[in-house]
Amino acid sequence: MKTTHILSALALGTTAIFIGQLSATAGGGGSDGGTASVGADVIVGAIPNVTKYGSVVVSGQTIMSYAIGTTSCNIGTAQLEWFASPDNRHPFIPMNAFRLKNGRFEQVGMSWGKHGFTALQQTLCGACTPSPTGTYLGIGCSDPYSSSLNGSQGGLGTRSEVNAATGTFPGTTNAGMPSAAATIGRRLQINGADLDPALNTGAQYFFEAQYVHQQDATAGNKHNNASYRTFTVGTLASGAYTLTLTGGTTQQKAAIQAWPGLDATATVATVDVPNDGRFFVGCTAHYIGNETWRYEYAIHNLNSDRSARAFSVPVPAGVTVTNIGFHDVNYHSGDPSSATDWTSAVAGGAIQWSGGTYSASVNGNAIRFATMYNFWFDANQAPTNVNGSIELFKPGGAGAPTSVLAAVRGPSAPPLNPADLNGDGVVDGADLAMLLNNWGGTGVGDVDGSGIVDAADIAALLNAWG
Ligand SMILES: [Ca+2]
Ligand SMILES: [Ca+2]
Ligand SMILES: [Ca+2]
Ligand SMILES: [Ca+2]
Repeated sequence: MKTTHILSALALGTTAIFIGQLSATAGGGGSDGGTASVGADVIVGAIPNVTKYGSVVVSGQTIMSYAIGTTSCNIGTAQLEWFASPDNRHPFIPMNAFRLKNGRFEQVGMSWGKHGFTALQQTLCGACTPSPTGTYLGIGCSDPYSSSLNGSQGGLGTRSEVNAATGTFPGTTNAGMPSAAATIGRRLQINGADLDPALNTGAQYFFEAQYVHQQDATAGNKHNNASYRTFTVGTLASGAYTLTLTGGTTQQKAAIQAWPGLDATATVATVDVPNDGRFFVGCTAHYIGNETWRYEYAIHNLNSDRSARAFSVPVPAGVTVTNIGFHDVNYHSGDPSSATDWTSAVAGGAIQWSGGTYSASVNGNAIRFATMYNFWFDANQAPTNVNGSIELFKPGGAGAPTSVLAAVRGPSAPPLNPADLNGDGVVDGADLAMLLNNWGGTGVGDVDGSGIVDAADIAALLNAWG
């Protein structure tokens, strides 16, 4: 497993994810090998069904609500704790929906998380050594939660109480939260416009479910806890589109990991925060004509509690950046996280998108666990390998990094303009001053390469002015 990760990192031409992978593979042998992992190890074995609940118009938008079923498996070597609330030794299960459309892989819906109670001892994932009680999921056993059970509003808890890096949350859930609104409250909410077939020609859709569990995290087995399955959008009936699951469930993969199989230019870097959790950073760069490339980035926080508050990509001098964009997904139903969009700026050799700081508000708009945000821009330079940078939201302990690097594609530096003497991407008075300072000399200011700085160079510089 480790070898595979290292090779894929090298293929991307950077050491950024190589460094992260060393810690990523320290635990969780079952995450992507074939061998059983050590300790309890929960995964989503299947997403078997979907329930539709209808819609409510919120601020002029038709918000549709759903739930998906999840069958979990314990593929580890120890029984998995499954004690009902107010005991917190049970899984917390957020559900998500994503769309790939026009080259952009984005999250279009999220739910609160179901708090698990009582494990059955079934055999979806193979031979099961059952636990005699429902307070454990036996070794090798599976437990089914139907979509209607996962959509039961009373069983859904706010994500804001959950630390996905440690798998912990309070036993007594939803403190201070409002009761669930009719039809859509706490459930997997998707804006009808994001599903409408007339508005989404060619779009592909994905459901994803994840189990957050402290015993699984403690055993080092938390990185294989998300699985996904595709779905199609059918007719509008009873207030919401009928959604139909297609294909099989891809186990132990977050939905974003489907992207490279659907877009030959897409890469997904694995970025681990020491003593915290994992981000996936997806990226594409497409030529869109007229000497312009579109750069797309999707950051999915799998289980980092520190979360992300900013993202930046290098932009060399002389690159023209246009069409800058950002997309987040709204928290809802009383979740206190801010919905304020991040802002962007091009400065200091980079483009950066950023939200608020943790010190300004602990409820600032950050990329929290099981959540994906998108970033994009157009540039007049072809792609090359660069390091994007994710700035973390919550402070870490002493010596903890404040940011982590992600191997992505970004615009390359424009060819050197011989008249741009200071290399800042523009030919202006600063360059002319440098030329004049070296009048009659060699080197700096010898724009035409004649061996001397003279009037011919001034002419060449003025011709390149701007
Ligand atoms: Ca696991
Ligand atoms: Ca927003
Ligand atoms: Ca210049
Ligand atoms: Ca010259």
